[in-house]
Amino acid sequence: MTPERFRIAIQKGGRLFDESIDLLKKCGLRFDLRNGRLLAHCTDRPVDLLRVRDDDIPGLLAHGVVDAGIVGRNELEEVLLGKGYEECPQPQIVRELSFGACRLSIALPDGVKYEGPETIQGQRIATSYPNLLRRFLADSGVSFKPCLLTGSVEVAPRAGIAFGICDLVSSGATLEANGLREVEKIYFSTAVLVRRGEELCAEHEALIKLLNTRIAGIEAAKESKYVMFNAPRAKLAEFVKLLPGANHPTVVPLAGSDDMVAIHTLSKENVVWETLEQLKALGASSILIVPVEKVME
Ligand code: PRT
Ligand code: ZN
Repeated sequence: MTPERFRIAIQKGGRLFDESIDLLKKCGLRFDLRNGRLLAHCTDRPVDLLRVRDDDIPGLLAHGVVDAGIVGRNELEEVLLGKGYEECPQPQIVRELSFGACRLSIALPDGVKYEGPETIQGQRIATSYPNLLRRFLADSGVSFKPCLLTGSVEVAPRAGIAFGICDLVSSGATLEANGLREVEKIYFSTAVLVRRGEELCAEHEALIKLLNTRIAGIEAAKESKYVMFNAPRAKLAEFVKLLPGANHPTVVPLAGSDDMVAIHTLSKENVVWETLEQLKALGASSILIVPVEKVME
C-alpha cells in the first residue's frame, strides 16, 4: 500500500515564513508556491506543505492532521497547555532551529516598581500567552487577571486597560517605544521542527529522520567556513592552533617552492577578522574564507 502524503505545516506569512521555506528548500524539497493556496504539493516527493496561521499549527499536529510543522516553541507550548489537548498525543520537538529567537517577558510601565512576581498579584495583564504566564507564576503562588489580546499588546497599559503586559521581545525596541520596562524574562524560544505524537508509518518516520539529518547539516554549515591559505611548512602546527576545529588540515605542496605549502581546512566556527590578521602575521598569504553550504560527517 502506498503511504499517504506527508504533510508539513508552516506559517503562511509572518516572521517564520521565509526562513521555514528556505530551510525546507535547502533540505531538497521543491514546492511550487506561486498560487498562494493553502496546500502546496512538493514536485518531486509525496510531501505537501500546508500554509496556515502559526496559532493553528500545534492543534493540527495534536489532532494528527499534519505530520510535522515548523512553529515557535512559545506558540506550541502555549496552545498545548490549553484546554482540550490533555488527551491528544503530544507533538514532539524534533529539533530547535536557528531562527525565530525571542523571549516572553513581563513588562511594566516605566516608573512602576517591580519587586518580584508578587507585584502583579491580582493585576490585569495583557497577553497572548496566558498559559505560559500562569505556569511561570504557579511556583510563586501568584495569580493575575488575563486581558487576552492577539495584537498591539504593548499599548494596553497606556490605554489604561492593563497594569502590565507579558509579550514576546527580541530587540526590546517595541517595549521602549511604548514606555515599558522588561522586568522578568519568563520563557526563551526559537522556531522548532515538530512531529506529531503518534507513531508514523515507516516511510514517514524515515522522512522525519531525513529532514532532521539534513537540517543538522545545514545548521552545521552555517557556522562552518572553508579556509585556504599559503603558509611556510615549518609553522604548520602554529597555524592549526589558530583555527577552531582544524585538527587535520589538507596540506598541499606549492609548485616551485620547497618551504611553502597550501593549507586547506574546514573551520567549525566562523572565522573572525582577528584570526585572519593573526594568520597573516604568522606568514600566511592568499587567505580565502569560503562559506560552506552543506556538511555531512
Ligand atoms: O498571522 P500569524 O498568526 O501566523 O502570525 P503572528 O502575528 O501570530 O506571529 P508573528 O509572525 O508575529 O510571529 C511568529 C513567531 O515568531 C512567534 O510566535 C515567535 O516564535 C517568533 N518571534 C521572534 C516573534 C518575535 N521574535 C517578535 N519580536 N514574534 C513576535 N515578535 C513581536 C512581539 O510580539 C512584539 O510585538 O515583535 C515585537 C517585539 O519585537 P522587538 O524587536 O521590538 O523586541
Ligand atoms: Zn499567530
